[in-house]
Amino acid sequence: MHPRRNGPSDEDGFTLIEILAVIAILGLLMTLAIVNFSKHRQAGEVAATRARILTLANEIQKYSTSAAHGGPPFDKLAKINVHANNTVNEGVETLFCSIENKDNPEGWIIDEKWLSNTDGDVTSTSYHRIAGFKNDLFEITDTWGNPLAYFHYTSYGSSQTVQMAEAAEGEDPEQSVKAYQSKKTGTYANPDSYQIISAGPDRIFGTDDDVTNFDRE
Ligand SMILES: [Ca+2]
Ligand SMILES: [Ca+2]
Ligand SMILES: [Ca+2]
Repeated sequence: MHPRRNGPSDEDGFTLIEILAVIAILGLLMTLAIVNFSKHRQAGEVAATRARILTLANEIQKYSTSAAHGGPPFDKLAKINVHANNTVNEGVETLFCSIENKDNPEGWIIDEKWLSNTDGDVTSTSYHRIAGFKNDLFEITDTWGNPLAYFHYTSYGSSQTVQMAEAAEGEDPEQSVKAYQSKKTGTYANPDSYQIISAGPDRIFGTDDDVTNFDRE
């Protein structure tokens, strides 16, 4: 038989401080789990955007090497005789119209889920090769649903306006974007071809998390 104890001891239950400590530790563990989960999700989104850009690069390669073109798509709609009533998103709209153009029958039909029309513009012809599609001047987007920026090398000196589907907090939905220039050497990446830039998870162009078709240095 165990002797009966006299009076309460530490083993009789948890003190308030112990309970608070357990709650604090559980809270910390949950926070760590959430942070870890969102880091994983973000890495997955970045990888998916990278894969999207790689697919586009393959299509641009096919376009560039065809006898009819002999170079990457332009980034000005007038160059491919497409009428537009604004210049917002013009680089990536020109890329879309070039790849989806009926004159490029081997071209790949872009997944509808990759497209947006944040500036709501239309032209006289439908450039989407799926029948029945409207005449939207679509943009090709990143995994966060924002239009990519696309620059033909002849436009590296000038800026483009990209209208985001969802602006970062405190930011204007319209962003002015320029082709990437090395901070070390001042030279443009891909000086004789093109640049594709996603604003990345922070939805702001020109920051370190941007996803591109070239190495930034
Ligand atoms: Ca436009
Ligand atoms: Ca548009
Ligand atoms: Ca960014």
